[in-house]
Amino acid sequence: MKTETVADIIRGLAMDAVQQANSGHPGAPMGLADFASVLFLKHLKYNPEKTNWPDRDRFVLSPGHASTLLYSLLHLAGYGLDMDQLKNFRQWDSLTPGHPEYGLTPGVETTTGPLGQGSGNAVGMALAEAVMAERFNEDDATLVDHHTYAIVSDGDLMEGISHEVFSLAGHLKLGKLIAFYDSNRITIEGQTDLAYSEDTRKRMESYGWHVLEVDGHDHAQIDEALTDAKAHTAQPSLIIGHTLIGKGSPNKQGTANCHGSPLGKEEIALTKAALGLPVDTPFYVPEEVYSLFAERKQVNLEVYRTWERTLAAYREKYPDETTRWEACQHRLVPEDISTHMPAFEADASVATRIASGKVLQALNKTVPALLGGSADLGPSNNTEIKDGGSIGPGRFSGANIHFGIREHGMGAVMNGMALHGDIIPYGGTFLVFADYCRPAIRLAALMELQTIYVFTHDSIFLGEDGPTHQAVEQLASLRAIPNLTVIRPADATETAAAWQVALARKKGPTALLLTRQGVPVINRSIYPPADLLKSGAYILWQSREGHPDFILIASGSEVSICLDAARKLAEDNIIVRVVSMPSWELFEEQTPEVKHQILPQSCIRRLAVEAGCDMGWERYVGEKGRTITINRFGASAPHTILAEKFGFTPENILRTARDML
Ligand SMILES: Cc1ncc(C[n+]2csc(CCOP(=O)(O)OP(=O)(O)O)c2C)c(N)n1
Ligand SMILES: [Mg+2]
Repeated sequence: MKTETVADIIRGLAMDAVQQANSGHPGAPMGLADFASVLFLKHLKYNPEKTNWPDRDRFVLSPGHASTLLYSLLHLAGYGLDMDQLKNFRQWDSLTPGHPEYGLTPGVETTTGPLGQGSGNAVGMALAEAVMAERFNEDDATLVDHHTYAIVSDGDLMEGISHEVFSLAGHLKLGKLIAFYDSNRITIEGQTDLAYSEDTRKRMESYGWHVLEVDGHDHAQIDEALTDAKAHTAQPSLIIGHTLIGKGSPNKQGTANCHGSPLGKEEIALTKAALGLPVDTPFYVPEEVYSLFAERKQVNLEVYRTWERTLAAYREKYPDETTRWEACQHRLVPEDISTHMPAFEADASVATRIASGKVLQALNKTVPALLGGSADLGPSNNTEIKDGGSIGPGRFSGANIHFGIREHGMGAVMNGMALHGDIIPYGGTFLVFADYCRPAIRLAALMELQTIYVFTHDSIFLGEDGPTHQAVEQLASLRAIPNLTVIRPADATETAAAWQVALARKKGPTALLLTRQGVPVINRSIYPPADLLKSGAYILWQSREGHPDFILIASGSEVSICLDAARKLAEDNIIVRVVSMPSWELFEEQTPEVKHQILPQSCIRRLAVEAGCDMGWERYVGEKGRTITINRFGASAPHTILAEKFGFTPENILRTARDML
């Protein structure tokens, strides 16, 4: 049996699954079936019995709408995705949702669907591979040597993010990244020339890619191009495949009609007849096709067993490296991590971004999996590892990644690194530019990936740069993303605690929101320990024992201001409590008893103070409560003036509190 026949069988499965679901995208899988068959049967290194094999090739289907292509391949390749799953495409509780979902379907390497994201994931995977190879391979033992294959579509290449990540990949010379461009020149609205006319070859060549061009339905050409791309290790490769969307359908191929709706029973019959498939047997797969994949599996199993022997020998010969290897594979954090944290002088004025930078220096030495950088704001985000060296073109030993001014790309690349399985990526930018990363943050949260964002300059208090740079609504909008943990520490000591929480949170991203301006280091010999941060909110101070008459709740730089105000308020002979509330998400994980103990419902006079918009605070201040927040854009001025003008002063807090009392 030839790979051409396999491709036609896949076309049949894609058509049938979409028809059965009465929704979906048959065109792209039909156009891509040829490339995918050659890749899976002749090149891809995988082991369906060990889907987390660190040295497997990665395969990313960036146009996630072509999901039936991936599901068909996983079914045929023996990933345990049985035929009923294909028949249940897009149905409740199936393993075959509309777009591929990481963590749900064995063999799916990343969740795709939002065009462009997968391209970034692939770049991140290839970067992780290069880093791990550099760190762990020895002359006599190669632990890491695999490719990242990505399929990208017209839509992927139009998206801005592809410009960011492919530019970065070319710059870094990620030679083991191989992308196949499904150049069918069709998108939803019609021909690509409606909106897209650049020369993709020239574009990618100018990024530093090795570009090949094939007839995307000619298996010999595809095979040859893949061989060429693999041999070419100095640059990433793009194989431009000239394809027909819906290839095989007599009346719909080459048209936007078959992009996103079932072909229809009649057209499917015509197509099957044209392809030589049995017209009356839906979901048809002859035994020989399974046999072909089984043969390929045996070849790959040999490769896998050889790798296992290499690892065993490595363990013997390189025990220290093996310890670090394991630490990466399991993203280990030493149990005594808190003892590695820097000390901060009580009452000194330290910006939490500076504190974070100091913490990072310590973590860099103790958590081998941790690796990151910034989108060109390293000196401001304090993400730079001192004397750590830079990752650069063909150089992967450094401790600092320079993502360039590519926040969106950074987010998707971080996701790819996390998906690779052995890196905890972090990335820095200003909080206001979190919006530029948002689609990638959302996917990290959806995929339950451990990525860490270092968002500094977290409020109007960055001052003179003015409203374009001052985050206002970002805090609330990040809190709206499910499974993202947002932490806005009050001082240096809470910052160290926040990093530890982020490192412990293996099943979701964390955003650390840090100040530009100095804030007093809370004296922990007087106040409770900062690691109480892990419960999201804690009682920082109370004027005297008893039921509180008034509660001030704050996060970040506003906590210290509240402490000042609370001491004055207590002179009115009432019981005042200050709650530091660095993270709503962590607080919501507490039991009702704990939550009630910190914020008792019976105390109705509650004032929240936060340099962000008030959206959502009603949940914690209650009906009778109030907020001192900012519901407009900020202004350019020194931060002390802004504090006066916008009411973030002990005096204004005191005034408001007395008014409430
Ligand atoms: C970020 C993003 N924007 C819009 C969409 C909706 N969408 C899905 S497929 C598609 C067109 C894709 O064209 P192409 O990538 O060439 O795929 P083809 O039509 O060739 O299958 C669009 C706009 C999306 N999935 N992601
Ligand atoms: Mg297209």
